[in-house]
Amino acid sequence: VLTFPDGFNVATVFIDRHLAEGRAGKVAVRTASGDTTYGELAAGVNRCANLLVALGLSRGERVLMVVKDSIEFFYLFWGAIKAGAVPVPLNTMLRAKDYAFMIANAECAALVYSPEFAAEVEAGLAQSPHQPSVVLRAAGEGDTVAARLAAQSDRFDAVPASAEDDCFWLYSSGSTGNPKGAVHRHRDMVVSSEFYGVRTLGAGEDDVFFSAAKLFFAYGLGNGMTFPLWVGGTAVLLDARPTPESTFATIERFRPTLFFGVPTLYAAQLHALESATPDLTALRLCVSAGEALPADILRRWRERTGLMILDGIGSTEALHIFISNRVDDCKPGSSGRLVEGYEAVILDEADRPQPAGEPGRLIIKGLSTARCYWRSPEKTETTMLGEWLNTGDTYYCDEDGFFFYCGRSDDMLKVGGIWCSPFEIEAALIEHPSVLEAAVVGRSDGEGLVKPEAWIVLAGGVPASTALEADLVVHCKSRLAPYKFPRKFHFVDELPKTATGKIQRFRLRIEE
Ligand code: 3SK
Repeated sequence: VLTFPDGFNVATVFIDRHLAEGRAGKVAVRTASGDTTYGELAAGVNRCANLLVALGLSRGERVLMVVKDSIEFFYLFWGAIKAGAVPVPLNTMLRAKDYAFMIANAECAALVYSPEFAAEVEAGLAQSPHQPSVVLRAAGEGDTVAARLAAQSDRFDAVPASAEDDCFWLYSSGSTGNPKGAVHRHRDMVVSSEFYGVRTLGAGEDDVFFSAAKLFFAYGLGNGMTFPLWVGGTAVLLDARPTPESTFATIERFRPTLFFGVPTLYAAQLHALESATPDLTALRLCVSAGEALPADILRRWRERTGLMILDGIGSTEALHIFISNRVDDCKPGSSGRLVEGYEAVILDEADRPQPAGEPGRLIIKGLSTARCYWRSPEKTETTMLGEWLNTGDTYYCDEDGFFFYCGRSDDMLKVGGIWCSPFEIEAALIEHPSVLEAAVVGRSDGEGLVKPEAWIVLAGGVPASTALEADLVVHCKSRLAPYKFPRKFHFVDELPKTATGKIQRFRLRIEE
């Protein structure tokens, strides 16, 4: 049971606590530009809180952050929370129109961005009907947050709040419509860090965390910032694109003990490992989320590296992972069992709980779930169901309590009247040696009947051919129920994905 004192401001337990616990000299964050100790981090957060107050930020006002994984991200995020403002980290890969939407939707008081993203952010600002009173670059040349921090005091008393108060937002993009700001409370990061980071992963003070998923994504925010700070460990940040080369180089240089990736990256890393031999000996455990991890990738990764990948499922709305495999309790191909502190129910179309083995809508309950979507009452009503959260995912749970992913509820296809999981067909396809990645969607045939259709990224050097298509059909038929083999193949260079590596199947459904 977690308890929160009156006046609880979450920055006090993630930042200030480490000084009282004697960690001022310990390295908290490592980047290619240098190390930052817990003492320096606390001072930087306080300077940033003072700066935001001096700039006129008031309690509850939003600070939009288009900031790369860097120490400035930490200063701004925690400085805003300490000052009573609400940081809103945004995906750094968006386009001007997306930033224009979010600037207006959040009615932010401040907008801070890394110079690398200036072109899209400034164009978005120019298009937005709302103009924040503070617009600053995070670092780089000229007048920046980093430059202004030096003039601020390194002391600041956290603005009193409560565990239930709004603390930060993360925008969540569904398959349709505009992104929605999921409003998280002060208690949420404590809940996910303790129940998943500590009690499920077994993370501790000696761990060095490296997340390929960026900090603006809920998965990366936990892996790369809140979990290390919660346990007094060390976070390693990579500001470049996470490729097999950049992630292996970071692992060799900073020797993390925990690595957090997504299935697509593990697949690409496995491919790279055919010709590279990076030193991965510092790692003790790998984690995967964002998409269900096919059993075959887990098997090949273990064979090649000797390391376990713990697959789990989380969401931006739940803040982090709520169902996970464990080192000593894992079923390859499943998302694992419930994380302590969370409950789950699988519902049929009439909202009746499904028995073991029957797929349905997964709803969950836990203390880290978002309070609402900002100014989106209809979507809030269909997603935040009192204490329960509609995940939008279709799952079944086996007799042992392991949850198996079948697809996004709106990605499921009915073939010949039978619900069919695109993920199951994709998992079969990637077992073929010529396939690097696969996505499956349903498409109506000439008679209006839905049939699976596959979009394939071939492994390097393999040419597309009708012989290969025929071979893939035989391969699928030997592994899947007969109606599930893809009736059509498209060979493409890459699959459409969200910033966090989730395949956007809805885009493929509208492709010709
Ligand atoms: O997609 C996931 O599995 C996930 C995990 C942790 C945090 C956020 C997300 C979306």
